[in-house]
Amino acid sequence: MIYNEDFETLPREVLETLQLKRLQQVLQKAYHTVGFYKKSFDAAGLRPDDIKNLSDMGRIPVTTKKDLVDNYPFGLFAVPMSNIVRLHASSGTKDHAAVVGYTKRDIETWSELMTRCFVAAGLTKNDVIHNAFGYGLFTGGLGVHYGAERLGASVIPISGGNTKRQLMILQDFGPTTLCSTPSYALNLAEHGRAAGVDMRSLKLRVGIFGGEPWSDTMREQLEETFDIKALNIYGLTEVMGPGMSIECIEGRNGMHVFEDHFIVEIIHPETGEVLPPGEQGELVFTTLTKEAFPLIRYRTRDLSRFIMEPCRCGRSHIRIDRITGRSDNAFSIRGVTVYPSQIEAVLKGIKELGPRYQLIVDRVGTMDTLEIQVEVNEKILSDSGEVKVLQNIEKLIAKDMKDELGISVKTKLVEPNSLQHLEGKVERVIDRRNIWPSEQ
Ligand code: DLL
Repeated sequence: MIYNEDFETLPREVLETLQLKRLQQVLQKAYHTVGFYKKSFDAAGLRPDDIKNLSDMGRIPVTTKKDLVDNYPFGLFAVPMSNIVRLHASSGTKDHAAVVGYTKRDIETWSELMTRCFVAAGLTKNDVIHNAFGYGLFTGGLGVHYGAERLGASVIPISGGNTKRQLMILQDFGPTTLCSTPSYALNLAEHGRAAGVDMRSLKLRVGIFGGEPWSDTMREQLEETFDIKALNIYGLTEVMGPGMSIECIEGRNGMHVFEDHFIVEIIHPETGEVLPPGEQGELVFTTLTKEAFPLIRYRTRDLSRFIMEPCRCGRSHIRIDRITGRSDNAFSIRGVTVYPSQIEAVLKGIKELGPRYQLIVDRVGTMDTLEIQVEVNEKILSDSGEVKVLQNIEKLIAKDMKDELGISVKTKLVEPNSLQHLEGKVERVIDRRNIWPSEQ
């Protein structure tokens, strides 16, 4: 089933003509209304009307997370605040948060794209959607919600947390669809098992999972545990939120990107060069229809590749493979994106510590854990080898991390020069969760 057949099945040539027309409009708009884009285009010696073909995309400067942070909170908005009807923000403190705005029309577009996702997942107005994505500044909750209502389905706005209640509602309200992060779905299953609930006998038939990386092994586990078909949904706050791309139920292999609303490119993470179709690299998105927050060539840091084979569902829109890693070492833990640089900044402020640290990400049962191992400096060891002093430092790190990241972490102080050296480098992040395909 296809929600907007006219646009989702456009022949490639027609689609590209539409993309170019929309791109030219968005470049003009951004250049003339957002100071940042004028500056960056001028610096590159580029005028919006220099872009005459989609193959000229590579000439347009990229936008990075830093650009968003530097313009915090509203510096990249292209419309006055009176036209903004909604604000969202990515997780993180001021140094890492990106704030995005939506006009009324942006919300309509977003809702349509989320509805497209549900129809691609095989849902109709007869479905009941248990939406366990967090409601709030996170785009997951409200993004999914508006799409579900537009479809005419019944949405249960349960949001995240309160697992006991979620289990009750899953049994009593009989939802057919579960939307959540894949790790939360596993968490629900584990609690269900402990409470003696047979998850396979629930009415669920589809799970729409995303917001964090997951693997095919997790897909099998989720499908088996809930007796559902599990689909991958990908998006990021900066570009729009969920609704940018999803796997269709027919293909279940790679996520279609709604190309009438976005141009997606894959670039080499180090050189920035646009890579030929099929090669692995970093996803770069340009929004074609967003009014409040147009985003041009945004470097997502997410690694993927295009799947070039046509999909049996009939959509002409390109598919991207599941995300296989991050080019900036960031990782997602309990739905929160953590950047090693955030942790580094906190550790730097504690004078008893040495410069080397290592982050061990693991999954215990269905719970993601983060352990920060950090070397103490020589001086603290010689001044006081006292256990109590060291314990206090560990406590301080844990507290500062909780303030910075919003999640609890374990800390472990280790001796100077004891952290693993890899060609003289410390391997920053060791992710033992087995969620990246290359590690399976
Ligand atoms: O996670 C938006 C979203 C909500 C997508 C619900 C899907 C479902 P952010 O909080 O800004 O937005 O986090 C975006 O999460 O750059 C990826 O690194 C990661 N991510 C999101 N979906 C997937 C996925 C939302 N399906 C960041 N697979 C992105 C792997 C994902 N990583």
